[in-house]
Amino acid sequence: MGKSLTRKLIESHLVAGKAQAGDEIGITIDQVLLTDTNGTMSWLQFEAMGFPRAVPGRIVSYADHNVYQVDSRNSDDHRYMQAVSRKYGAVFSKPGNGICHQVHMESFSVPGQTLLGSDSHTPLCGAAGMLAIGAGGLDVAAALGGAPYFFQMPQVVRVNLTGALRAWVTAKDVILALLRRLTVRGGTGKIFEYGGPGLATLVAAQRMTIANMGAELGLTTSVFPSDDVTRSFLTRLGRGEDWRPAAPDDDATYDDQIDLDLSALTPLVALPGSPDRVVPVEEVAGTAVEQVLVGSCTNGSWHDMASVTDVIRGRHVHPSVSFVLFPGSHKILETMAREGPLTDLITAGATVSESSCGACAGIGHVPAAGAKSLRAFNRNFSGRSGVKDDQVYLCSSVVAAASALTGVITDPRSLGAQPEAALPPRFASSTVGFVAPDGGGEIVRGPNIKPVPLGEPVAESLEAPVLLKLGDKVSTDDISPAGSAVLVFRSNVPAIAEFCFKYVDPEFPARAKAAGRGIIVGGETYGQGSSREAAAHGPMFLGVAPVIAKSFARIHRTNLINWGVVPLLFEDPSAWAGIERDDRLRLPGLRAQLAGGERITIVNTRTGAGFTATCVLTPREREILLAGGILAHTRAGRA
Ligand code: MIC
Ligand code: SF4
Repeated sequence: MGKSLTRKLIESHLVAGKAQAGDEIGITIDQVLLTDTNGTMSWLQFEAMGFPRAVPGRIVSYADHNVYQVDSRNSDDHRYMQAVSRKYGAVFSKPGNGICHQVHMESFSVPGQTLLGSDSHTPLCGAAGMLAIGAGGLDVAAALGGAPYFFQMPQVVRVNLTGALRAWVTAKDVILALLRRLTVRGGTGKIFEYGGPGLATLVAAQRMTIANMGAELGLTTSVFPSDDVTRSFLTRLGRGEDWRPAAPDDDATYDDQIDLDLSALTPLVALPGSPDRVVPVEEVAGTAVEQVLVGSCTNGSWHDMASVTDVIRGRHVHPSVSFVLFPGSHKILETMAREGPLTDLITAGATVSESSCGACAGIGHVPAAGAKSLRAFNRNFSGRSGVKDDQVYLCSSVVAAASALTGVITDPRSLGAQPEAALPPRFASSTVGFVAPDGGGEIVRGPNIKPVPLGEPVAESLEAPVLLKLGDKVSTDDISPAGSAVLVFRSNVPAIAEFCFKYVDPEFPARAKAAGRGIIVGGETYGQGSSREAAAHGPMFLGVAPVIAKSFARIHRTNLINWGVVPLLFEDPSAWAGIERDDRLRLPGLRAQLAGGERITIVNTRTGAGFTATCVLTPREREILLAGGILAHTRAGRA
């Protein structure tokens, strides 16, 4: 029986478990990427775990989110990351050098290898035939120390592409079409492997957009074969020698298949609130927007920048619109300067930012209250742009460019024939943005860098109030917001805990502290979105013991376990309706029940009603959780 490429990638790195869907497996990690948000904490955790050295062959620390260094605390984090990288053998990518995923694909991707990243969009490198997975900081810290990465073997789904994209339809519309069809839950427990006759029509940048934004489907990752398109991409970057083929067997079998006819797609837009609220552009055309942004790790490629330039060259940005582009990497910005787009964009009235996550993480370009913002980005969870009740629409770069000219959401097909966005013969191959490690130097910790706290062992029994009752699709942006005011505290657990649920319920931290212990109740896909650990250690620090939900997003569930917070599932989801905020829930014999099995009995002391929750754990997860998380477990092991 032939093998999928995903199976080949997993089997060639498998060190624990059997690669059958649903089982826990452990794989070795060839490459690690860390960011200046989750990654700073990962390095602190790596140090706290006492590993003598960092093991993976390629480690890169990126200063990519807090690039504007709006506060000396950002610069403290960057200085620490640079020093710790130097000491432990990691390349440091300086602020302005670009967004981790784009830069990693350009400079370090190697088909056939595994990559673990402290960021949920790490799957972008799946566009180059890598197995690239996003994880929480503690898993990344352990991988730095040489530990395998453990996860549940997903189902492997073949996405069979046929046809070719028509004019003005882009890779972004491919992923938006999948989100429309499958929703943000549709990829849970799955890896999408792209193939079929339509594959060869997609250039590397288009594959990157699709692999990257598969994170919004909840996928474990996405995988593209490494073929002539990949070779041409690496060759243009002067890295032809790193190319190698990676493909499934001709008779490969899959757990499922999805058919997607590229020629049937049209331009799409996601409405504010969730990336899966997708409608055809016609339905929102004419909506006035004050801000149009193009960039992020989903739409920051040369291809995006060039196709925007082709639309606005010789024209002018509408007077009521602020139009900002964020090139994904320094190489792209340098190529834009050399090949002409930079001049064309500036002349047309666009603003070109430093290469940074920038506004995507709510840093800078925060919309005015009530203003509508149209973004060729990947996430529009409420509040993420930095203002409560924001109105953020997601679209492709060409929809964004057309709308920047008119001031209203515009169907680009109204512009006539689409110019062909040509690839430059070579991309700038300067490496000045990287600092190579030499093992030396002092590690300086600024005043904002605080020691990493430990979680507490799971209590024998518990009775605590419901601090917050939430509905479906709670994102990590709801739990621990992005934005410059919050992100300065990513290496300071006590300080960042104060921002928990800032836009949802500003009283939450005070209520949690007053209660001492508390419970959060959520609906479906609790903790979707980013891999940020602050969404787990923030509530943990405030005394949240279990979180009870109808379902959890993959990375967040693991983050909770890694910090000793019990993730409980309603066995019967209808029990959710019988709980109100401030109810006191009793969990008698919690620890013994967790240690002995999967079912936990819970009593609501207000109604007297009992219900059952489940917590299905692997033996490894059970040990970690009962000990109070990975750090507490490591420390106990050492003692
Ligand atoms: C995001 O896009 O939400 C982030 C900011 O990149 C996060 C990482 C973080 O919060 O540290 C992610 O996607 O994991
Ligand atoms: Fe940065 Fe946005 Fe990508 Fe997150 S989603 S890594 S904030 S560009």
